[in-house]
Amino acid sequence: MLIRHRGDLTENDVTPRDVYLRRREFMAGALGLGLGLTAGAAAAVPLKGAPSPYSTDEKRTPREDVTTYNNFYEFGVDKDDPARNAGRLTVSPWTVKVDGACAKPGVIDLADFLRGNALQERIYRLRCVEGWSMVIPWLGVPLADLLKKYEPTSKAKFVAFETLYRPKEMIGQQRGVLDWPYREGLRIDEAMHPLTIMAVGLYGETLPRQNGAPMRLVVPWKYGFKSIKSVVRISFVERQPRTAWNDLAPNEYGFYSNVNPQVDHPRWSQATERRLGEFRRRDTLMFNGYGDQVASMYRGLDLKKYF
Ligand SMILES: Nc1nc2c(c(=O)[nH]1)N[C@H]1C(S)=C(S)[C@@H](COP(=O)(O)O)O[C@H]1N2
Ligand SMILES: [Mo]
Repeated sequence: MLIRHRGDLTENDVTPRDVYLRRREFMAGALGLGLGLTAGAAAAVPLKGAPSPYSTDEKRTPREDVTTYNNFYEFGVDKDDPARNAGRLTVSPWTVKVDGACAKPGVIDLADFLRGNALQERIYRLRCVEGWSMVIPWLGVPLADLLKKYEPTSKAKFVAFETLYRPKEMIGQQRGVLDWPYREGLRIDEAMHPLTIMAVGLYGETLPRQNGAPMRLVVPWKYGFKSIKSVVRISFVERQPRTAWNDLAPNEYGFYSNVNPQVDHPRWSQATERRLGEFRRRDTLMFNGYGDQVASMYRGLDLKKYF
């Protein structure tokens, strides 16, 4: 996924692999000592969620894989970087600002939110644009329920989301990999769709930091990068908002980014995927298998053009 521009090589590219691995082991050991003892590594809190008819009964990806194989560029670009580096993120207190085209802008306090909302369990497929997939048991609330409280106006045609910008803790933000903060967006009907949730947990506990604690979006019929992590701002907007990956490479990452086996990424096929823990690749399904629920939103839209 990462596009390396000239002069933008990471240390990984220039350090012999073995030296790099040894240094990484050392770093992990050193950090482990410190982090294990700080409040930053506070334990997960158990959460309960009502089962949902929207859940898949496919085999869940083991928790170990879900929490150690991650994309969260704010903590580094390698799959194991987030699990290693996210421990220092302060997730409490946490607030999310809700603003823009709505009658009642406001601020969500995460602690209040957790006390005041009944959670649902949503077991969803997650398909990364890179060609791998997982099945994750999320805990969260329909985004529509959350958004309606702020009374969006008729000018709210899209919803824009922003991740926290805190380079002291999000060490990946100390480098210009993406134009921070990470931003994403949905059309208002996509945001209000019953499959779209704000997740606050997985596998029966609060979200691990590497998975986007304390609150992240989950949009299961779109490529994983739409499911923005560690959200601090939600804005109702009239125009299609700018989004991080689309800004970086508009020909590679569209605004819609609906999972589509017929529209290849310019640098690789999207026809198949590797489910973590499986050996053979499997076919990628249109809309990640959620077509019955979502296809009607795109009737009349040229999905090759609006990819
Ligand atoms: N803020 C932020 N959100 C993000 C990302 C990121 O780098 N930063 N990566 C995205 C990508 S590419 C994927 S596939 C999913 C991965 O979610 P997971 O690590 O919980 O499986 O998070 C998405 N959300
Ligand atoms: Mo991804």
